[in-house]
Amino acid sequence: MQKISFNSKVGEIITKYNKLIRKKNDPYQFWNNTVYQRYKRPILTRDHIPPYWRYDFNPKTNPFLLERLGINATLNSGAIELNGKFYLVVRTEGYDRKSFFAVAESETGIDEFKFWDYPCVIPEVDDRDVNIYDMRLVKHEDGWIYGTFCSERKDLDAPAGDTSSATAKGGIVRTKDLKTWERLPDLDTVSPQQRNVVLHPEFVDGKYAFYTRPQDGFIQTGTGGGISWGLCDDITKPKIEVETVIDPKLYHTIKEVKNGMGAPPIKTEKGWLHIAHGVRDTAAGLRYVLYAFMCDLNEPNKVIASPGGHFLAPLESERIGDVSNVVFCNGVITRDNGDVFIYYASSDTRMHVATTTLDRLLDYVINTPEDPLFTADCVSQRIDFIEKNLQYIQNSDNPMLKDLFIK
Ligand code: M1P
Repeated sequence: MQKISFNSKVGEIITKYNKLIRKKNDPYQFWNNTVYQRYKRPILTRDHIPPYWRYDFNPKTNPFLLERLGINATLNSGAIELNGKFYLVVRTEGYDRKSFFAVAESETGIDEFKFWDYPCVIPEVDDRDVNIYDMRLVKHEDGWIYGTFCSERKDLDAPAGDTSSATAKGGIVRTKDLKTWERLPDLDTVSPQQRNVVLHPEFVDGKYAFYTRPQDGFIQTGTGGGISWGLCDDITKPKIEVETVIDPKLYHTIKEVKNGMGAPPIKTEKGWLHIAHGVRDTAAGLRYVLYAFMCDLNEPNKVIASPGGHFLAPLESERIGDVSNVVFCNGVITRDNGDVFIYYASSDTRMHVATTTLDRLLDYVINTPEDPLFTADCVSQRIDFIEKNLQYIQNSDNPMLKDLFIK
């Protein structure tokens, strides 16, 4: 190995880190996307983790300046705006595979995210979590900021010798400042397992309302029919007696194998807007994409608009990572001026942002045709679309449109 002095190495680590966390982000023009703006750089990678979380800088205890506690990935982050600043509660995964939460903040929401000095301390419940991840943050009308996350434990009913089967439950914490976290009991549901639990920001019939995702196993949802909904009287003893599917998984769609709620919903004058993820199976493994839908303002468990197909799919280098062909979103920030920041992870490895506006997002959700579910109906839908377009183009006085027919 190349010989390099302790101090040169210290300098190299610090310079690289300081340069990285000050890098500005630029829009990435992907020619045919008109719904949102992607950006050239991921907003968070494992290299954004402060070096003092990873290297022991004392030459007496670490003469080779080895990385003692490595970080493998920074992914699926909850998001919240507080006093005009952007905060992400990032799923941070060590080399040991254990995930934990850490807050990173930014003034712009698209670049210069910086981690706080220490990760979050999340109190445990009696049945200790082996792993925790994917926090959804919501400002609830009761005054608390809630975080719902997945709490994973070893499946004690697994046959002897099976050292990988696990169980997933909905963990709940609350905070006022993202610094001190109060742990509440895990969400109790009829379904044996839960992931992708999201709290609705308002009371419904005086109760706390949750979006759930019932599942029979840790990976397979089995009889769990899709994104579901349930009410709970007391969040300090969170129990849902009845879970009803509101957005089912469906054969031969982008949510054929499973789906899950993403960020807490965005309240708009037209309805509650959702960004969720849908999963299909392929010869190359599962493919995760984001999709959008809208629910009724007064009946948040009733879907009123459901654009067909994906909203955002893994693109170019986003397609590769620890779990390839995945995009996953569990945090969106909507500002008072209508700007929307969609935080998503690619391939369970790094964090990105896509920006848009509420007007554009609403137009997308309301006016994108639904998936007709049968090929012949898709062809009719397409022909109808083309016919209307050609009629418009023929009668239009926009000279640009004539270029479409240059031979
Ligand atoms: O690996 C892809 C995602 O898989 C799980 O999501 P779901 O329960 O919807 O399949 C989660 O482990 C998630 O963290 C991960 O990104």
